[in-house]
Amino acid sequence: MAVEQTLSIIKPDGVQKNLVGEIYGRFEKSGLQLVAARMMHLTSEQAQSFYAVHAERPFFSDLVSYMTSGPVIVQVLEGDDAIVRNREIMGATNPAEADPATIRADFGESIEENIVHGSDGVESAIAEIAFFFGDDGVCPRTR
Ligand code: IDP
Ligand code: MG
Repeated sequence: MAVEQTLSIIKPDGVQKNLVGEIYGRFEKSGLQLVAARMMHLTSEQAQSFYAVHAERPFFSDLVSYMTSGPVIVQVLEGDDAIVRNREIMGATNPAEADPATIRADFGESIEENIVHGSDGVESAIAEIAFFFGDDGVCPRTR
């Protein structure tokens, strides 16, 4: 096991449904530690840039509209195998296919409106953390 950091987003539907405490509780109960957090309303340019890897996908413009439809909460989670563990807590992209008791199974409406984002690998985690927290950095847990 390696201590990792991963980028998590509570998407506009998760904020709208007042799931912030519920989702943070799941992270904390699993042993993941919050080391950075911010609420923000993404611009279209920010959403397009963040999801640039999906620019050619048919759902890209809908995805940008969704991600800019309301505020999001962006956080960095730290812990052993944080990247995979966060993905396990989230569940599969399509809530209909997500394992029981995952965030997406419990609260996701559709393959698009699926409540949370999580980095999918070490390289994307580094890039996504830098995207949101490159200027400020994360806050080391000194206790
Ligand atoms: P992930 O969020 O589980 O990593 P990705 O394939 O990286 O899934 O897709 C990014 C986001 O784009 C998804 O979380 C979802 O909001 C949206 N999305 C993915 N596939 C579809 C689709 O087939 N139709 C509509 N939206 C999609
Ligand atoms: Mg992804």
